[in-house]
Amino acid sequence: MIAIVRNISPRMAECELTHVERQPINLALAEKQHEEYLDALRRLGCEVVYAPDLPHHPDSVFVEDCAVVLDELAVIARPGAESRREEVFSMAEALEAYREKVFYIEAPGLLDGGDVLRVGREIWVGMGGRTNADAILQLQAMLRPFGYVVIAVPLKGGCLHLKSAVTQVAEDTLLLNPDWVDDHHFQDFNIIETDPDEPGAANALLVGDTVMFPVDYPLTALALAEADIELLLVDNSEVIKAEGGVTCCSVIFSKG
Ligand code: CIR
Repeated sequence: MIAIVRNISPRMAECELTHVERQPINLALAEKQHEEYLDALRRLGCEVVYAPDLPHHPDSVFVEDCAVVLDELAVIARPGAESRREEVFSMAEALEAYREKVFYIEAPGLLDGGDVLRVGREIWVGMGGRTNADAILQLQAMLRPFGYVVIAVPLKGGCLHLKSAVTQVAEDTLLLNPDWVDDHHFQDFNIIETDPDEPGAANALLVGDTVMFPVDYPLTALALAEADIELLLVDNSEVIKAEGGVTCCSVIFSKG
């Protein structure tokens, strides 16, 4: 597996924030935590590949929002936050080495990769503040010929991205915050709910059979452990202050 990542911008503290209040970000700690995150990816079998640094883009470490990579193709996103639109071009260059077919979401479409959850041939796309219906129609038209089904899912208030609200934690199991997305969209799955005191805890990163998960959400970690889910815990406090999670700092795909 390849994991495309990027170094943290020295301007990370100026990141976009939508639903959380700004708190000071400790840049040195953020960099240390990012190194540990990359080590964790390597331990889980990923080859870590760096996209070029974008020091002037505060949110550029959140590479997940720039692209969706499937076995057959890559889709370059068009981020909903205007300050982030330029981030995608260097991701496109990085991905061209791995996928022959590279499609682009075009204006007026807006899509953040954090709104895209894929399990098998089904792709759920969150409609909140970052992704619009036009992009979802573009995605449907791009992916239908490859046998994917694209399903639009409305997000509830307070939720930045679909994957802030729901992620896969085992082959047939999702971790979900019911205050941020309705579980009826995911009827074929077992659902583990986040602890009500940890609304941000639904963002988990499944790599192989292991879930990378923030130590910052101990109650939800306990619920996952009780469900026999193998966890690799990482400290993610500084990314969380930037309204990010464990999925958003990498784009992981099979080399092909
Ligand atoms: C933003 O608001 O765009 C960034 N501060 C956080 C993006 C996190 N991305 C993600 O969860 N996929």
